Amino acid sequence: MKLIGSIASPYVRKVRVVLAEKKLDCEFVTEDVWASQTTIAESNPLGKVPCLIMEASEAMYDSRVIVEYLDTLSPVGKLIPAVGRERAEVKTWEAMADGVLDAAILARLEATWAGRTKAQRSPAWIERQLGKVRATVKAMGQGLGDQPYCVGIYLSLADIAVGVALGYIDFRFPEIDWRTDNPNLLKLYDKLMLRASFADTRPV
Ligand code: GSF
Repeated sequence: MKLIGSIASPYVRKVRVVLAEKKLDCEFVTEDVWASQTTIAESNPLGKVPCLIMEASEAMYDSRVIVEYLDTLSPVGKLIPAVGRERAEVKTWEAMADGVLDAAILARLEATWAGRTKAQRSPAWIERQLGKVRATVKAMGQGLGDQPYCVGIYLSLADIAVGVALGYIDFRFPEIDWRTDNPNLLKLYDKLMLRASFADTRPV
């Protein structure tokens, strides 16, 4: 298997953390999807990473599909419950965390994408997206409460997705202080960052 992605992409990081937690071997091929000479569309018509290339060269995307597939490849460290309410809970946490990323990235592109002029950038749009980021982080803190992990008492994809989302906020929006009002999220985050899977995939 080959994973196409970039070190800065949080969706790619989610996949890389899952690969490490599942102890799965996978070649990592870096690709700058914003560069004019990118060939990502040959693998993913959406022109996005992560994209997983499997043995017979079929491509798989997006990150949610990839992590779900990876979790089936090995019984080591099951990250997504097979059925039922707990499964839906884990997937809802992932949807919240990915939604934070989607909103944060929309805000960042609105502010920085080179294809837009200064006059075309909308501060109201940026604020709308950052409002979603703040509201969802607050909901995550409330949802976590005083539990050791987001769902149940073991690490799951829910924690990985949340750790990646908070890490992305720190990376691209260091001015957003999510720590002060969410000491429980901070405790979870600090615990996750001690894991090799997170420590080895820090965005730069
Ligand atoms: C999002 C992938 C994505 O937007 C997933 O895999 O979960 N829902 C998808 N990837 C970005 C890189 S990043 O911002 O992490 C990407 O490839 N963007 C290129 C583009 O043209 O939008």
